Amino acid sequence: MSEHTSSADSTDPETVVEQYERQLEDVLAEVETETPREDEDGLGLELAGLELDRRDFIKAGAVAGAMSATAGCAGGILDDRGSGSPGTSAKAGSAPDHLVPPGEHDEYYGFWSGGHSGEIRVLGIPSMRELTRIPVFNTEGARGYGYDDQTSEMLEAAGDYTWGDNHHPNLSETDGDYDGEYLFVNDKANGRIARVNLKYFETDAITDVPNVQSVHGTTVLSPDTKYVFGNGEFRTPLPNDGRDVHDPKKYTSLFSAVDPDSMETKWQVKVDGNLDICDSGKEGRWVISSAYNSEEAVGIKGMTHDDRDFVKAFDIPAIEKAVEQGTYEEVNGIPIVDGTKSSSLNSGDRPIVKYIPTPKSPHCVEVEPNGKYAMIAGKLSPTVTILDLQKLGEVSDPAKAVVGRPKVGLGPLHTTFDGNGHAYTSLFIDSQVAKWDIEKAIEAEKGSADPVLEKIDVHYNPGHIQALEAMTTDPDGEWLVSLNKLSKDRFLPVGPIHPDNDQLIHIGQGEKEMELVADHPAYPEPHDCVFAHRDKLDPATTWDKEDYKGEKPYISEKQSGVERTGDRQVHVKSSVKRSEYGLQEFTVKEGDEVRLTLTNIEDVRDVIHGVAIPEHDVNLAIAPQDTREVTFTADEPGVYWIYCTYFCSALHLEMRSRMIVEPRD
Ligand code: K7E
Ligand code: CUA
Repeated sequence: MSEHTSSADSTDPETVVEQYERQLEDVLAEVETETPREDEDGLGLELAGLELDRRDFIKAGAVAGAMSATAGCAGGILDDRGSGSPGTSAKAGSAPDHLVPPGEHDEYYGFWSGGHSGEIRVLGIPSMRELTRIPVFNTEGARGYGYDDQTSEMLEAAGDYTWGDNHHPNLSETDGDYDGEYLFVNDKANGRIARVNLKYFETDAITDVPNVQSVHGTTVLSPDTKYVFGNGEFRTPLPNDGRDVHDPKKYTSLFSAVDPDSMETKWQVKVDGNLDICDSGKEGRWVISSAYNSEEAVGIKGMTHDDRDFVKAFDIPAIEKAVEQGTYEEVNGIPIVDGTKSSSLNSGDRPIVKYIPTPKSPHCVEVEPNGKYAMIAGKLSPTVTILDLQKLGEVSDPAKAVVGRPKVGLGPLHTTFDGNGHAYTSLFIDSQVAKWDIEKAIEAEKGSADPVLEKIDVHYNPGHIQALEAMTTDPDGEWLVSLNKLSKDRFLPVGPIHPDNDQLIHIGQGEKEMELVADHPAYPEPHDCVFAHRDKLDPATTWDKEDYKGEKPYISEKQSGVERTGDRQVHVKSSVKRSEYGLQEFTVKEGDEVRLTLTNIEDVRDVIHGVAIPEHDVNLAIAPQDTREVTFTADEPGVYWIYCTYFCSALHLEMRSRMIVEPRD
């Protein structure tokens, strides 16, 4: 590369990097020399030194984009900014061993959202070994998910989409702690929320939330999971049935409350601007949502025109009261409460939604373990806004509940906690994680970088970061994972679609320097994850047939047989065990609708049997004591060999059955 120093060669990577670095330095220089200003209307909104006008913003946007393409080379020019001890971290070697020896178990479960792969991935922490994947919005051959009647009907009823985009996994809580029962996750692509049963590690419900196009932020109401909330991100006409299509001012964003048991949408709240991410306070009153586009524009320039946006604080009991009193309009059967700024429900002394001014286009909200403060990452502002939730309930001017605004670095996106007074914020543009002191940030002047204790480089461009049990009232510290969007040069090249890079960082109890201990390639594209101590879960090792009693039969060896249920319908029932199907053959007629019901009658753990029928798209995976059913049409006469897909015994290969389809003549 050294011979390519000519600046005329604009495609030379190093030259491109140099250009971007110069551009970024220009922007930073402007940022550093700007003086904070008071907001015109006296709301006390200072922009913490970052006051980019529209022209600068576009430029900054260009640089941010450029930096995301070159961030691996960015470290050097950024080191002279920010905290006293930024840059490449920590003395190596002080972290405990993260490698779990053969035969031993990890201490924590990690549940990763799979992004637009639609699945949840389960990893052990700290080893980062992948334990399993749970298909949610996608179909998955390995688990027969989306192939048996039950799961395919569930996917069909939830809109019949073939994929989803899940970002935010949330564990159900009792008394503010994970109870190990359920995981809830959003679908940003199709406006859905799914529930995963953690006894069986299976998706057991998906709800297509009415009136919204995209569910982005998702949280359960702490401390007892009274609701699962979803932020409708995209603004659309209400209802979106062809009215108001050319009148974006009439589009609206909805905040939805879903009952975790019935998975029905109970009510929705209409607000101004686009909702983004949300988190619950710990006492069941507040849910805080980041939001952007208070301009209510439809293009990027318009969306980022104004200097500020408004975070929304939903007062859940106040909203419930409005619903009880019937103060709503009903759209598609759902009560919709008006939480827009000008709503009469927001004019009294107990507004249902408070609008808190922040620097424009913030990205995320995380409530710290004590439930006292919500942290709102600035994204375009190098700051985190600290909202005091107690004060929020007391002050009439919500801006007065902003009690701190530390300057943490460029592109702050997500914050996590160690439970010992420290917050950790990912810096997308700087490709770093900044650790800062929460109380110091409240004492310090807004816009001060003093509360920042330390920074560590990550590779590259982190989105969410997550520490152990950080969403509970009692986080465990020790490990933090940085979910980096780009891996660039960190792994063997695998073609142009690169893996993400999840990095394991040791944080101890916050008393130590952060230390990077492992890189972990991740298939596109996790956004967030959540960690629970293994003692909080109690997964089944085989099915308990009582759990599906009344919904599905249990077919013993004796009950195996073929029953004609109609002129063109047959019900085929078969037990399954090592290494034979209860029916070694069965005969149907061409054109018959075949309902196939199979039970794995073994009760030994880890003996799973599969059922594949060639040329019929039949693929079931049946765990011990489970029953699965599939209905299909036998439309071509012939012989079809049914085989077992799971390697179950030495005679697995011989485990066969035969479907004979006789010509109907
Ligand atoms: Cu930041 Cu959808 Cu939580 Cu992606 S979101 S990073
Ligand atoms: Cu049963 Cu292989």
